[in-house]
Amino acid sequence: MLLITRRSKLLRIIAVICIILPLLYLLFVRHERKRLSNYQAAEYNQQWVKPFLSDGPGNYEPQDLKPRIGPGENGQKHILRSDQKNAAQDSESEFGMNIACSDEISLDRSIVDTRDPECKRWNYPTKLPSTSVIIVFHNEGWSVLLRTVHSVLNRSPEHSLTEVLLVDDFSDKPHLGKKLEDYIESLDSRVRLIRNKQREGLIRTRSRGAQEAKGEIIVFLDAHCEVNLNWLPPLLAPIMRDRRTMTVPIIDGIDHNNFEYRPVYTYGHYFRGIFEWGMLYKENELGYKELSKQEYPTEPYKSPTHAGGLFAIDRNYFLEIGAYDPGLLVWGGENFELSFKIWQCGGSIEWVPCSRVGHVYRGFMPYNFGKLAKKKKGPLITINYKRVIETWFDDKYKQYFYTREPLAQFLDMGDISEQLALKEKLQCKSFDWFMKEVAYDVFDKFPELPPNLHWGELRSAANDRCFDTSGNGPPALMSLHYCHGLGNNQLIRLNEKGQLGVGERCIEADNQGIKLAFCRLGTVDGPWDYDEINKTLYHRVYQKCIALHPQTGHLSLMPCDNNNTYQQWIFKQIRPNYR
Ligand code: LR7
Ligand code: MN
Repeated sequence: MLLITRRSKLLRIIAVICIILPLLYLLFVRHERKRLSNYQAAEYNQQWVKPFLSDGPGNYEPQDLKPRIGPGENGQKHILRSDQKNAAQDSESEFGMNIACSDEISLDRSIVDTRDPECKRWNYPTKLPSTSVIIVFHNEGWSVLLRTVHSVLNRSPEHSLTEVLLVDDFSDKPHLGKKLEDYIESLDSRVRLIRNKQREGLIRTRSRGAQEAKGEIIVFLDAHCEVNLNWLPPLLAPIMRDRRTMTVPIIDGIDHNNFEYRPVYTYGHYFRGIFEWGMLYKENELGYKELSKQEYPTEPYKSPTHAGGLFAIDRNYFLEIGAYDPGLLVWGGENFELSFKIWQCGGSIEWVPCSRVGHVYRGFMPYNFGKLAKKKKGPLITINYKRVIETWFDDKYKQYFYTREPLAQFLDMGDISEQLALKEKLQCKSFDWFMKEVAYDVFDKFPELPPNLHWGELRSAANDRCFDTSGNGPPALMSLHYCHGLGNNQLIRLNEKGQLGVGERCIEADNQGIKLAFCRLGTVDGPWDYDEINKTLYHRVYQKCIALHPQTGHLSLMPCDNNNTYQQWIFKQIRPNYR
């Protein structure tokens, strides 16, 4: 008897295990599948109503804005007195911008409305999703950081702005310590501050911000921005329509010296983000193909890439696609990583003409890359680019990057297997698809690069010195310096089509001499022939050779003379010691 009950108990347990566990497992799998294929509508999608134009002001247009008077008001420039020059210069060198000037301007200042007047007549969904505005910062000036926060609080719909999340990337300036905490405490309960325990760089810090954010939508801003009137609803509407859309405001400029707020683009002209093959960010004016899709010129339009700093995205979507590659360090390339990932894996990027945000373009970068950079061998930004192109480019396109940036082949980019696995899991399309369907206008400006015939230092047989840009921008005369191998000032490339390049620039000739010039857009051709035997660099149009002046050291074109060592140039590949 006892045995039977015991046995039946055992059977029951086994039965329970056999039925419940697989059931639980099935439920879990279904849930997981649903979560992963969670590209279906988000909650807020039900609130979606297509934006429409009305005759009068749209539903989020601010009413009765009171004129304000004071320094920098209405986005005007503010000029300091001459006895403040030192303070201005000190802050320029500490922050890359004139904080002394900014400090005299109200945190609530008014700015110019840079929008097309048509923007004032758009109506957006009445109920907007909850939004976290995330601002990451490292050692920013007090008044620029807080003016960013104030502008967001002042110019965002109350019901939609859940929080302004400040993420401190291990700043060490006293004003960003307790003083900041106290200020935030007294400001608005929606402003929240979290801090990194070590320097992470802006890329990882943004990913952390996304993790910690409470809103359905996250909007990233640099810590020196001012949002313009009615900036938020136009960014949210396209995401409400399709949660795999990332939206980007049109960026206005704030002068780093006098804080004048002004548009970057000529009125009525719209641009979109592209790139060149060395992975520098570029823009291209909107062409007929995109314009023809618009019913109104103020409607959002598709863009292959974005500058990086300012954008809105569904938080869950951002996390589902892996946020930023955590292997990208500190600064650079993350804008492309996110752009390629979004487009190739089923999403899209839209730039929004009616959303404008001002950004202070700094005079220079005032911070270093910290300990993270010291662990890496070689230039960090190029390492980031290499990770991105090795993950997202097809082989054919990878070659263009290595042609334009030959030293990148020697860099250690770390392990990208997780990124490749993610690409597999999300069933992302090829880069070729992206280039043909989305970034089709890149080739108009930056055609496919033919291979280099030669690259490396270009040394004179006469005095053993090397071609050098001296760090100048074009137009500038090229000169010769001690050959030092390192850096890009002496890295010269000659491609199969006769173009001589240094970085993104070209070497050309006119009657003043041999010059660093802007490469002509839309062509990879050049006038140069290298004679491997006589070591001369021949200009096909002028039919002359590059010559070094024995006395002045000046570089110019001279009638060719094969026996003249002052016309002999030797290419030598540079092998950096990165490992
Ligand atoms: O280690 C760091 N940790 C940080 O938190 C370094 C920086 N930061 C913060 C910094 O305080 C700032 O708030 O990160 C933000 C961006 O740094 P910036 O302002 O020095 O960058 P940037 O404006 O020079 O550079 C652009 O490219 C970067 C590439 O990684 C980022 O994507 C920036 O956000 C981006 N800025 C813009 O896109 C604004 C428009 C400019 C253009 C075109
Ligand atoms: Mn910035």
